[in-house]
Amino acid sequence: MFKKILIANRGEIALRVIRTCKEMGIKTVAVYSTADKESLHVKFADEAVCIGKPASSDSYLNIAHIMAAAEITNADAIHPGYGFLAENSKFAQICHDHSIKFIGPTADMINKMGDKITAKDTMIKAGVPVVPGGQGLLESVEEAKGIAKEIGYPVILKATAGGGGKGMRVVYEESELEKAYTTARTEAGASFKNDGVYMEKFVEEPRHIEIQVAGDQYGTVAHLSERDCSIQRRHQKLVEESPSPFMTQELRNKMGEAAIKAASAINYESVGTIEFLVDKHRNFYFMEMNTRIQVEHCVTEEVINFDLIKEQIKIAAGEPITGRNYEPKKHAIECRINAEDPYNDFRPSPGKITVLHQPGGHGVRVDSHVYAGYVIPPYYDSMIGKLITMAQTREEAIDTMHRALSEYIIEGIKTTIPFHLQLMKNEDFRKGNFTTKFLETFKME
Ligand code: MV4
Repeated sequence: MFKKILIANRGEIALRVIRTCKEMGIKTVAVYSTADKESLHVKFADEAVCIGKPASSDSYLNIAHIMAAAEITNADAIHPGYGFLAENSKFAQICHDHSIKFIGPTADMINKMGDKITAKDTMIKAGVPVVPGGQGLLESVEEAKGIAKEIGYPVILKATAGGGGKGMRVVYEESELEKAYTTARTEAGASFKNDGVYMEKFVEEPRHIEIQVAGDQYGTVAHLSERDCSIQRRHQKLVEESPSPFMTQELRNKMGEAAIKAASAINYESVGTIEFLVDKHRNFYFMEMNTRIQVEHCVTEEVINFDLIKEQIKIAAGEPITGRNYEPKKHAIECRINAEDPYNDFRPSPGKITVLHQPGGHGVRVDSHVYAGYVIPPYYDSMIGKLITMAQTREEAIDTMHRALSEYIIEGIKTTIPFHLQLMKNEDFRKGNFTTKFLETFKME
């Protein structure tokens, strides 16, 4: 087992990793930018190293600074958390070349899933369902028109270097295709320095359901059930839950098996997530794989009673997994608490937290790095914590969530708490009656 892990991240996930390391008897090194000097992950780690100025490019994305911090502290592994360098194959390779274990998949696995056409091709060969569409990159508008005619409108153009919604265009009829094709390529080229785009049939009003997987260094892969992440706004998830209210045991078995095939196809090592689109007929299609621990991993931890960070560290250290699959034994919901104003288009609201009271009681978990007097810096993402509730049934978990949200007091900044309070009372949400389009029509009262 590792003796000392450097956490190349900040905020709640840095704290989350430190907590598990403490329980495992592993020493921790925090890294921080000058803007995060007073952050809890700095205070709770055994050692802390300043790695640069506030801008992410000068600190949490600065590979040379992070490697220097790992070398001077003698860390034998690096946990990347999520975001920042978590899916940067160059960073994973540099760690490997310096004999520091990157707690995640290899650079090669990251690359195979990072390029969406390569990933889709791998899934087709592995027998995982994908959305019907063209094979590979589009070479011309004429080719695009031909494929669209075959599969039928509406279609969607996606950047092969994209993911998470960047550089996509939905096209409803042939007259719109040329313009969409040109703008999609231009946008992809500008955003990813790769203007390759491909085409799929557009699945209307899908649900976003993802399967948590874990694979070890010996080729064993297991699934750890699903999360429903359909409650999103502009590709930012706001609420996640497990089990999905749309799930059936038959669908879980099928999606679980497909997720295992997907991860096995690249000999996946570490914890990861297979994202699927699910249509109203419960047809499901591979969308992309996240080769990292995710923000919403906690809902899975609660419903299967399992520490995913501990598992991720054990896998990285070479321990085998049992290979057994898991089913939700409870219901868990997570609300993302962001420093944003839900009454003002979710505009970021950084600044000082003057008063703080976090909820507690039966069925409540709070994962957060903030404290009274903490100043939220404007440089990073606006998530300041996650409120997770769990109960025997979905209805009870929602009621516990509403109760916990009503106890949450954060003064000095605006937060997403009022949004979540209203969502927990929304009839369609309570019935499990929602798709990825739900928040497009949701209005704050
Ligand atoms: C789609 C789709 C409909 N049909 N692909 C959005 C993020 C990126 N990973 C892929 N996305 C989508 N791909 C086909 N063929 C709809 C979306 C989509 C979406 C997916 C999941 C959650 C929220 C979404 C919001 C808008 C569009």
